[in-house]
Amino acid sequence: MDQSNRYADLDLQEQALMDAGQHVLVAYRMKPKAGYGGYLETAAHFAAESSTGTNVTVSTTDDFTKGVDALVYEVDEARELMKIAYPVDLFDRNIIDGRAMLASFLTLAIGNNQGMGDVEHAKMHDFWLPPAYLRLFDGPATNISDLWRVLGRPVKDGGFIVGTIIKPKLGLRPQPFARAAYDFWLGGDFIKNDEPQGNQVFAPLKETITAVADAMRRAQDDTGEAKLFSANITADDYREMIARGEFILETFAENADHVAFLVDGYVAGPAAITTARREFPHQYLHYHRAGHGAITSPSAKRGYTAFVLAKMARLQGASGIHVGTMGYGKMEGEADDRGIAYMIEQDSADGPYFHQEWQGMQPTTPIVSGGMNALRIPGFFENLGHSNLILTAGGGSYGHIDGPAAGAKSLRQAEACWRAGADPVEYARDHHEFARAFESFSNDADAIYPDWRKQLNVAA
Ligand code: CAP
Ligand code: MG
Repeated sequence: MDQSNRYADLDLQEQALMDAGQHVLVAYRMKPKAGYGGYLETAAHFAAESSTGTNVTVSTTDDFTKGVDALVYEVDEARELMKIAYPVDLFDRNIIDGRAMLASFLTLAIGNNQGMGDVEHAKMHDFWLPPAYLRLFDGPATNISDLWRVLGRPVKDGGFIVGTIIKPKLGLRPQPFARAAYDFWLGGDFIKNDEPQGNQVFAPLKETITAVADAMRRAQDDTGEAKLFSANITADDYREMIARGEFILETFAENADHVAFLVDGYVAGPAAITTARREFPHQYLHYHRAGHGAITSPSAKRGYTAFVLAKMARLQGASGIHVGTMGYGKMEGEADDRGIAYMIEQDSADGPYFHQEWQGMQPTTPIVSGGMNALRIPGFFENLGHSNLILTAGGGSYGHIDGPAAGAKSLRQAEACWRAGADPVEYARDHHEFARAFESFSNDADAIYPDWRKQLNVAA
């Protein structure tokens, strides 16, 4: 059934829709399934199933219903591009405080429309929120400035936070875990749980957290520097998340403000992020996106992109979210993924299809992670253009031949090298831990700095 006469209006102008502020605009790359309708017909059916319609006309539809139809307002079949305007009134609001919820945006804009029989695939590449709807989202309660404050740094441009992830990913019992934390903190600033670490039977959370809190006290005493820990509180049951968070804060006690909470936001979903955001608004909310590759990978034709994920995370209130390594680490990504970082940290930014004004909503920190080590840092920051962020390098710290503290120092030296505009191999001559990173990660060194052995006088 061709519903384009109801669910499409190609005379609508995007700027006029933005000026009116009554619609959420969404850009999808969509391909109709062969043998079904034309491009506009399929797009209109997509809009119907994403708002007020279904695959047949129903007798209960009235004029008011038609007033909140989602409307296709732009199509470009050659680019497999369609843009849909969703009336803001379609989206669900909390009964407790009238605020918006991401679950409703997802269930409409990336809901049943992902499995329609006449659509080969459709993937969201960008979305735009009007001011009246944007301000109904929680947004971040804390941001990197709160971490810089704890570290005793300026709250603006407080600089590079050197971080790691306790490795191995799983298998350490409480004392070896805490020892790994203490050893890194002798050189680094920030440690996170790896995304699956929680309350495994071989590392009960209450024992591990108690030991880590003690390790933090000792590392702070021994270095004279403040240290940070991002503790995983992800769980299916929000009550479990709250119980974990409360225990962790109680155990870190005088260092409770040194604690961020890690939530695996993709696998646990929007409710888990909002639980942490609203139950613990004083704690930095660290959004780990494990699993996102299932739909965000460029090889995936459905779902939404990593850019969309990061933008949604800021709306929900993530203080920081992993943004990948923009082609410089081990995970999928490319240099222009820098746009993801700009969209979540700036107040006015361009996405692939829409410019977004954030109206003062707190920024979300880009968190860089995934196969990073000192050698990869100069190129990464040259691409991004700044280092006011958190980098977590697990292998890049615990894989350093002189241990994690040296790994941390090598990361800090590599960022300083970039900031100084120095040649990394030249800079390594006078910076021991950085030089030893070349030996620690010699495959990377060979690939990135082919003459390093001769220049640093290191035998093969
Ligand atoms: C990195 C990491 C991160 C991934 C997440 C891991 O460890 O801890 O979870 O980087 O990817 O488990 O692989 P290494 P992303 O530093 O040892 O590589 O940040 O892209 O979501
Ligand atoms: Mg990890």
